[in-house]
Amino acid sequence: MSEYLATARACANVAVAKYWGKRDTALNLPFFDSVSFSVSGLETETTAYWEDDDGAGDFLEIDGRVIPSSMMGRMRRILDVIRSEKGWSKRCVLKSSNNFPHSTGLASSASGFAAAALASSRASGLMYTERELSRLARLGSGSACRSVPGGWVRWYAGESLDGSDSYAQSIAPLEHWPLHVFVVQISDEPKVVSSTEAMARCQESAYWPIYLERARKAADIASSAIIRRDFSLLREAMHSNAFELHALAMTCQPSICYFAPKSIELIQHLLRSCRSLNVCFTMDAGANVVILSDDIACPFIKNDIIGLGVRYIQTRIGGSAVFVA
Ligand code: 2P0
Repeated sequence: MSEYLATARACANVAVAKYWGKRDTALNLPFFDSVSFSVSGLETETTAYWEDDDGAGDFLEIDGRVIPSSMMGRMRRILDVIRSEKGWSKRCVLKSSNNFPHSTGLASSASGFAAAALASSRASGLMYTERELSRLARLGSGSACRSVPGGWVRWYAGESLDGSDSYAQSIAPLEHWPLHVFVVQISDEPKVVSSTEAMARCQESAYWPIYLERARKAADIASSAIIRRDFSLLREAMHSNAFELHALAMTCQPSICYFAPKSIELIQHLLRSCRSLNVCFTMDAGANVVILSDDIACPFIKNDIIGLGVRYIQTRIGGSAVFVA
C-alpha cells in the first residue's frame, strides 16, 4: 500500500437558492451565487492513494463498480491540479462508497467530488484550506464545492475567468438553525435529463433572461432568511426559486418536466400544511422532494409523507467534509 494514502467523508447538500447555468462549462463557474444546507448522514466516503504510474492511469471505483477511464474526465480535472502542484506524474487510485441509495435523487456527485478532493489532496501531502478545497471540488461538479463547508452554505459565483473567486463557505453552522430534513423518494428512475444538459438547454429558453434576473437575487434573500431564522422568508425564497427553475425547464425545447404525479400530490399536501406550520420544500433535477420543517411541524409532515406510501429519509442539517484517516 502507498505511503500517500488518505480517507475523507462528505455530506450531500440541497440548495435553497439553486445553481443553474454555467458561465464556464470547463471550470463549472455559475452565473450567480447559490445557497444550500448540508444533509447529515447522507455521505460519501472516499479512500485515495497515489502510486507510481506504470501506464495504467487513474482508477476510480464507486460502490464496488469500476468507472471506465473514458468517464473519469471530471475526476481527472481534480487530480491534474494536484499532480501539477506536486510536480508529479503519479496515478491516483480512488475507492468511494455512498451510504445513501441513488433513489434518494440526491446527487452523489456533490458529496463524491468533495470527499475525493479532500482525500486525494491529503493523500498527496497537500494541506489545502477549506476555500482551496471547495474550488478544487467545484472542478468535478459545481454543487460539490458546497459539500466542503458544513451547515448552511453559500457558493460565491465570483467574477474572475480562472474561477479563483468561485468557492463556497459556511454562512451559519448547523446548530444555528437545526431544522428537520426529509428526503422523499418519489422515484427510483434515473433523471430524465442530466443537470448539465438541462442547464445548457434552459439558456435557450425565451424565459432565461427573466429567470436569470430573479435567480441573481435569490441567494441574498435566502441568506438573510437563514441568518435571521425567518421561516416565512425562507419558504418564500425556497418555493419561488424551485418553481421558477422547474417552470424554466418546462419552457425548453424540447420541454423538460421533472415532476412525477406523486411529487405534485405531496406538494399539494405540503402547500396546505404551509398555511399553519413551519414547513417548506424544494425539488432538484428529479422527481424527489426535500422538505425542511421545525419541531412542531415534524410529526404532521411525517403523516403527509406516510399517507402517500412513499419512502423517505428523516435527518438533520449536516456538517463539513472531514478527513477520516
Ligand atoms: C443545485 N443542481 O443548486 C442545482 C439545482 C440541480 C438542481 O447543482 O454540471 O451536478 O456537475 O456542475 O452540480 C446539480 O448539478 O452539475 C445541481 P454540474 P451539478 O443543487
